[in-house]
Amino acid sequence: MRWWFDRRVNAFVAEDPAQPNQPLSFFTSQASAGRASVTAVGLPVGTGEGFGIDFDRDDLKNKADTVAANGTNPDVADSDGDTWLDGHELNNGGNPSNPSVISNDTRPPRVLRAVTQFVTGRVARINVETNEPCVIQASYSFGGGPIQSKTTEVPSKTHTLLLNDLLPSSGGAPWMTYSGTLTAIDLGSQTSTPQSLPNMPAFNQGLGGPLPITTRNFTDLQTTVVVGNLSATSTLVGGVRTINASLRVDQKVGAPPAAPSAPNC
Ligand SMILES: [Ca+2]
Ligand SMILES: [Ca+2]
Ligand SMILES: [Ca+2]
Ligand SMILES: [Ca+2]
Repeated sequence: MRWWFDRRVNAFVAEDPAQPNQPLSFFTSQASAGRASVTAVGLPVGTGEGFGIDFDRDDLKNKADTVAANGTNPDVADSDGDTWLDGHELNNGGNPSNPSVISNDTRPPRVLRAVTQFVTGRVARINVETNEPCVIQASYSFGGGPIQSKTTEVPSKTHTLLLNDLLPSSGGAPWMTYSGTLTAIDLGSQTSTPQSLPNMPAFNQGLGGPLPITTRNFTDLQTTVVVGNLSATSTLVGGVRTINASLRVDQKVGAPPAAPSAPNC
């Protein structure tokens, strides 16, 4: 039997929906009494549910995702080929083994959790969890700037959004501070109530409180930058030469410490 720790219910959830949720002490007591072998695996955030209890991520746990239980395949997310996920059909009045009976999803999805993991000069990474398979749409802009948007591609209950088209802060002014909204869109095109982009949590900043999504300021760089992607084009038109050049500047962080100096001989 495989289990997955669901922090929303603070318990381990089994791949068999007939099994009740269990606390960690259930497994340690089983192992200490010699009644079971327990192997725990740590995985990146957002990947545990698929690895542990729902192999094909169709929102139907493995032991219920069978021919005998629901006429479905645990390794195929859409067993009847009608484009609707097996679990979503069962939860929304469809039939996952009959392509002519599909989901009728009338319940808007909910965003359960949204966290900004990090922000660099040009990129912000945001993790989002939803209560049903969705895609996430982010709309964002800096003060007075154009509205930009990003939408995840694969419906899921766990999402990673990379906002990789941010403008870096430079020279102290202007600070590029982004704000905007996140909206979940479910398989029936129902939408969640839009919520604000999450600020950076305080523990990542060490400045005493959550901060808005503000890209890095190049004047903050200590000593080390890396210059790359140098390129230039040259054109000669009517005796006038025009040269366009570009480069990329990154901050170098986490470099190994300086090598110790050799002792005097
Ligand atoms: Ca499944
Ligand atoms: Ca399936
Ligand atoms: Ca169906
Ligand atoms: Ca829904």
